[in-house]
Amino acid sequence: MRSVLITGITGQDGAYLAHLLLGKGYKVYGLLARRSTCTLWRLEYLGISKQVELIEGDMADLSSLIRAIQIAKPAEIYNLAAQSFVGTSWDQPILTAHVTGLGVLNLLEAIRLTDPGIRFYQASTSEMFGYIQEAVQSETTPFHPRSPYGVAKLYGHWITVNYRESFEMFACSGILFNHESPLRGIEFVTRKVTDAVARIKLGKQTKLHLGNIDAKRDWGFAGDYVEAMWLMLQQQEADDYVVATGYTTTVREMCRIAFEYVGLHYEDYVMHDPKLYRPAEVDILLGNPEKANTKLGWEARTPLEQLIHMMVDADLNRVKKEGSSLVLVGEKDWSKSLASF
Ligand code: NDP
Ligand code: GDR
Repeated sequence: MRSVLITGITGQDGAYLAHLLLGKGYKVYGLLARRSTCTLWRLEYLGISKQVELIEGDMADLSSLIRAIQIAKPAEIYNLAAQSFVGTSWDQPILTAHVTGLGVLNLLEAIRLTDPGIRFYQASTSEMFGYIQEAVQSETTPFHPRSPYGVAKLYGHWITVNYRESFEMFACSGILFNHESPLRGIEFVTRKVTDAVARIKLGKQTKLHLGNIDAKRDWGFAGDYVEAMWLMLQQQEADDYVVATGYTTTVREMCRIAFEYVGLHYEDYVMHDPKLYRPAEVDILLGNPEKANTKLGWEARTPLEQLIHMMVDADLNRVKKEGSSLVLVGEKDWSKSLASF
């Protein structure tokens, strides 16, 4: 049985990828960072928490990564671990650089020192494009990141390319555009909106405070995107790929879709809050997935409306079960920290 190691297995993508790979017959190991509260709710939601093997370790700690590889003996490693929230990267820029940037180097070194034949996937991001220089972004579009997160990810991206070129390692970078799901962290805008829609509909919240609702994003479904990660590691040669839908939508329009689904008008509830603006914004992202389409045979299958409806339905179910508490079952209480992004 082939083994894989997934860092960030407790995150949105980690849970979907673990589910996909278990279905393909892999033995799945996940790196588990020590936290004061349980972070397994996504794996439990997908019913796979008992099927994955968790190994304690941290992206900032090289020896724990070497140990994880020695235990898992993986054929493939998917590096999904990161401080992944753009807003927090201005509050914790150095931690973001350590985990999201240097953490990639730690893992590549761990592979080089143990088994350089392991195939490696790096979770790169459209945030590396940042200040947009081409209307539609592809693998050849120049990078100009606009946040400490984007800068840290760019380091992770180039060090992955460099290890491929220096040591002939099979190392791929997936430049993924935004992807969402009912398992999305509540600090991200789509989930913040669908959670609020559910609460407002059920009489548990009255308003929704948002920042820049004119920002545009190319949003897809996380369940579709993890398939592209796996496909990249099954190719003859390691390469980098943009993974996107090829459509872009404003946050405002995303709100309209979510509120209308439950018979409400977003204009009646959404409040504009300048405190939620970022020090530097990525105004628009729109990816060209042609290379992934032709070389991997991959395409985004879930239209945005269907995705948003899926998320609102999941949040309605969750909020109904919650009683009067604001805390999502098994989840961090983000209600206290949302205002500070
Ligand atoms: P999440 O924020 O949901 O998950 C991040 C994961 O990283 C969590 O499992 C978290 O663990 C783990 N982690 C954080 N810090 C450390 C650390 N120091 N050591 C070990 N593990 C750590 O992110 P997503 O699932 O949405 O994204 C997966 C990856 O893809 C990330 O690298 C992200 O930056 C990147 N990406 C995401 C996109 C998206 O739209 N979702 C688009 C492009 C790239 P814990 O649960 O314990 O906090
Ligand atoms: P992003 O996602 O920064 O693109 O990073 P996020 O959902 O946080 O923001 C998207 C856009 O919405 C605007 N916005 C708000 N965002 C949040 N979170 N909360 C608000 O209240 C709000 N109001 C407006 C933002 O300004 C932004 O323009 C995500 C993460 O998953 C990264 O890890 C990943 O690399 C990129 O997607 C691709």
